[in-house]
Amino acid sequence: MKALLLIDLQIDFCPGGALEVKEGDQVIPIANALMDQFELVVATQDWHPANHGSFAANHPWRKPGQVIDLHGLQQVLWPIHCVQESFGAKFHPTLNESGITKVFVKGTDPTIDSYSGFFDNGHRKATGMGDYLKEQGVTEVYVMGLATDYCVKFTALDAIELGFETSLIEDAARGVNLTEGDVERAVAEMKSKGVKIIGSASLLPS
Ligand code: VGL
Ligand code: ZN
Repeated sequence: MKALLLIDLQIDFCPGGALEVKEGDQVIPIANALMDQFELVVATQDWHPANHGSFAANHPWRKPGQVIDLHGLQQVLWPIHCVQESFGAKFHPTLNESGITKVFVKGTDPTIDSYSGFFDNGHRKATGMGDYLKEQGVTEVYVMGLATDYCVKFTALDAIELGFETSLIEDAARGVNLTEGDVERAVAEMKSKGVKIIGSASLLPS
């Protein structure tokens, strides 16, 4: 069985949001159109406590974009984003939430970030999404959303490691590009590790 994984389609990652991804909102209509083509649609939601260690504001003198050591892991610092229960943490208002079967939150532990929808960045704790997909009989996952060079990439790479046949729906993802070329490099890395790179048109009725 195939599942569609919608990664972090939240207000804060769309234009005008706290950690805006260029054209991030442009993938929402694609998500809505693709839902009908899948038996199972699962979404992730970045869901941080206000004291999260990935927020530059929680480290004296630090600015977004800088990299620090956070409890033994390299951590890019971000603007305050996707704080639990805040406006920016909500799914984009035009996303058809009724088409989503289950939501997995991540980034809830203040001491560690979680880019992947499956595990935290130290691979210490699972979100439950991997076991859930396997229980549902899923063997193939199609990944899309925000951001290509962070949460989408790490979700796709973990999916491969967990044994799912994994595709990136490239036109349905947008990246941060903190450094020019980050998105291209992320797509190349996914491809080199076995992720199929496809377009949404190949999944939609013609
Ligand atoms: C993300 C940076 C920080 C993402 C989440 O969804 O790609 N990026 N938190
Ligand atoms: Zn985050």
